[in-house]
Amino acid sequence: MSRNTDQSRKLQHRAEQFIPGGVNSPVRAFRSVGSEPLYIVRGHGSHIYDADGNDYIDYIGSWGPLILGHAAPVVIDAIIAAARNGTSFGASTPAEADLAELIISAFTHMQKVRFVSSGTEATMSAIRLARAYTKRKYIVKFEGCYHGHSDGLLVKAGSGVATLGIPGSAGVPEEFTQFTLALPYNDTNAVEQAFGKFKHQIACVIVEPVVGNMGCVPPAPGYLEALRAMTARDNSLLIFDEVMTGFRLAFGGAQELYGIQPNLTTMGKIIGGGLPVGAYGGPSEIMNLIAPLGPVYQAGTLSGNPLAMAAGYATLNYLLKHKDVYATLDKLAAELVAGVAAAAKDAGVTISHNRVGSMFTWFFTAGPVTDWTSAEKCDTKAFGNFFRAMLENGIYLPPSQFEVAFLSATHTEQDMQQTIAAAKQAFAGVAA
Ligand code: KE4
Repeated sequence: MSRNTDQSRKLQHRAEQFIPGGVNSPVRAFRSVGSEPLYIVRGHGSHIYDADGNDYIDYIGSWGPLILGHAAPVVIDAIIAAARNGTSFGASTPAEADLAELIISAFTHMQKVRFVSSGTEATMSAIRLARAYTKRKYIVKFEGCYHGHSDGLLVKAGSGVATLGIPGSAGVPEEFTQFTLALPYNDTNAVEQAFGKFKHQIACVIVEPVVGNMGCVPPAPGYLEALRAMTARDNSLLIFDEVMTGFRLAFGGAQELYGIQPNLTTMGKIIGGGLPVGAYGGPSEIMNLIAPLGPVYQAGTLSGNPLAMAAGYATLNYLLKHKDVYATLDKLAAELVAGVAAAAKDAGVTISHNRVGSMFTWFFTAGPVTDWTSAEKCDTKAFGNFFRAMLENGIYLPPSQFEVAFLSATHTEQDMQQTIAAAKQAFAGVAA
């Protein structure tokens, strides 16, 4: 008997009258999994509830921010307390320096941080800063990595080494991507060649140190070290985009996990505890170029918003005091990923998987998935069938093969067992 989702369907029809596709971010439309979007009305811990009252174990967690689970009391209490004093002043508040100090304490290379309201703003601003600091124009990004939707970063996968960016979205003139080099991830030769071809012209290399945006793809052994060495040698800046991995993989993010120090770090998601926050940070020598101190302009009406600062501070302060959360998340995620992989094997369904801490993806391809070329070999139709079958069984996975799933501190052993059982049923259907 399929779940009743009539209310979600009605809400989608209403929303479509006023909002393109009825959604405020494309992935929420469920188009790549051949399903209709659900309207979520409540979350509590590891569960979310749709407009028809259906209960789901949630593996998206708002795409990463909710490492403490939905409606975490410590976060909600902080937001309520802050809201009682007002929502925004367009002036500085004590909470901004409190959160800044806490973030800086987690990253050894960081002396200053600037808050914005999204990861897109954070990466866009960090790249502008890198270009100003180095007085160079070119930037390097990697195929399959996503750093938000600023024009210069919306480039198609490069057709070869050091191919100048081709716009990856309508409305982006080629002039806006002509200085963006899109290279294959996990390929150090491609980066070597780019630095050879554009010697002393590359302002920065921006990378997801563990990729979440082609599904979970970890760096190959030595890859991050090679990026660090090549950028340092050319006096180019290494930007770790830790919007997803920051405070997710460790309190100090991927750079703590892999022991690599970038020049700049971009953040978002967890540092806002579910409210809109982005940030970028690094040494004062670079950060002091930002207005009003220096010539690099960047601004924002709601940057450092007191409610968002309160939610972020409550979240990070909890993580600071309970760092054992990371080991627990790692153990639980390992059990879940292995359990689902075993269910697929038993059903004769070919999948592979990648996992780093509480970020993971099951890929519908034999794998291994190490870059965009291997990721795009996935059978996205089979993933869609799996997604819908899991949803039917109360398991809410990311509605795209090329996204990463997350655990929170509120997911339980029972959630894991229920999910593995649902996967057994789903694979039985896929294999049939
Ligand atoms: P936002 O502008 O969405 O806050 O952040 C952009 C961004 C930057 N860097 C990384 C590594 C990111 O993962 C993101 C955003 N992540 C996506 C999920 N793949 C957000 C979900 C969505 O676009 O709706």
